[in-house]
Amino acid sequence: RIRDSISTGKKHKFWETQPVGQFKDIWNAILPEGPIEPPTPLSEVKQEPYNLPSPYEWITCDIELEETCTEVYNLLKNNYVEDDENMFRFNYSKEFLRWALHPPGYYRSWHIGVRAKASKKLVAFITGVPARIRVRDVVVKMAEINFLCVHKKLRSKRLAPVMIKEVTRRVHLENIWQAAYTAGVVLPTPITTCQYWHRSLNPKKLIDVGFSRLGARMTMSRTIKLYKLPDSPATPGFRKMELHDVPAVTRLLRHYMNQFIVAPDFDENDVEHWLLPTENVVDSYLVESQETHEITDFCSFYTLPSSILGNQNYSTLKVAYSFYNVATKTPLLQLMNDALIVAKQKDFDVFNALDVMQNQSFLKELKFGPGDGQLHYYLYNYRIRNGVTPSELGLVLL
Ligand code: NHW
Repeated sequence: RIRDSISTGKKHKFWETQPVGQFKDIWNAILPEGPIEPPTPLSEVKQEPYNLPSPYEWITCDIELEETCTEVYNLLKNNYVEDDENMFRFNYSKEFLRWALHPPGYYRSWHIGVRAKASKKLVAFITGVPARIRVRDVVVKMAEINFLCVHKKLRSKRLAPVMIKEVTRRVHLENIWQAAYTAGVVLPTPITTCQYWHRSLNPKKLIDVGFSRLGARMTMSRTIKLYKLPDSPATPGFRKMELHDVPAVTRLLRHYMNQFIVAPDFDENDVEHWLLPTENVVDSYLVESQETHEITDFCSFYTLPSSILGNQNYSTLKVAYSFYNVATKTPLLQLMNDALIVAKQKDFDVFNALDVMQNQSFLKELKFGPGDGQLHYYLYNYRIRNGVTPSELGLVLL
């Protein structure tokens, strides 16, 4: 698809004006790695918001307010990302949104809504949260941009570019000049393209709702047997992560993440926020050595259900997404099998993982199947020579 858009010369009227890698430069080996544009003095950053079409106005969202959180939740529930066949739509929970938008050092000004002036209805949304992301040996302050959404009735009116410019302006006002984001669509220019893999936990429901199909020469009962998992984890010392584990998990993770070219630079505060278990949002487990009480391995997944559109019997799919995993003593395959077992115990229907980090080493063996969607990773105002491969990428965005 990337090659398609290079060869068809598809125009990106907005993206061609932005400091991002351009398709025409893909094979240009002389361009240096690093910022594409230097920062401008803060006094030169535009002080007023960009203009919106006159029926609309900007708002800054305080997601702690139950009412605002409900509005954002409903906008996304009804208008956010769907699969190619429009059978499923992401249904981020309110607790999840509060978690995703309030990491250490977050800026409220980066949680941006657009309202219709007359009806006061929320019609569009975009967010940024701050992150330190390491690219090779440089740690870069970035914004992670997510939840870009325009109401279905307002699509194709070039509102998205205004939303992106406005969040960029507000990020610049905090003296931050780079961003990371992912999307299912091809834009100029991905640093890498990943694939989702799916591990059925509840194959009958997945087949009933059209998420998966019965394999060739398979019956329902053989399929159920194929995906059956033990009742409890196999690794001795496998337990839920607790607050007192934060320093050990941080050390383990920091050391392990060093092998990837692009990865978050997590400190203890980040680990406490992003990885300490939060009910129905993020689950984390670790392996504590029975003799030395050392923490040797770690795995985590976040909860992101999808609405099932137009099914008589089921309304939501309970989906776990592999997050950060570290194996130093337990084989990664065994650790992830234990993650599947606890996800099954918690009644998830499917466990998703991208082919990032070392995930390729367990996907096939643990009976994950390749999905049809691709996820492209992007950096704003930062060039990486030659891009990276999925296994060189140590970053998972929500
Ligand atoms: S990806 C999820 C995006 N959301 C959805 O797919 C939800 C359903 N779709 C919609 O709500 C995770 C609309 O279709 C959206 C586009 C709003 C997507 N990223 O308004 P127009 C994220 O949230 C470009 C970036 O007419 P629309 C990451 C498109 O290529 N650009 O379209 C977000 C075209 O530009 P071009 C996207 O359908 C990262 C222009 O928008 C895009 O009514 C944001 C068309 O605009 C996407 N996902 O609304 C970038 N989808 O140049 C952050 C379309 O090709 C950058 N477009 O003509 C960094 C900023 C911070 C920097 C700080 C230094």
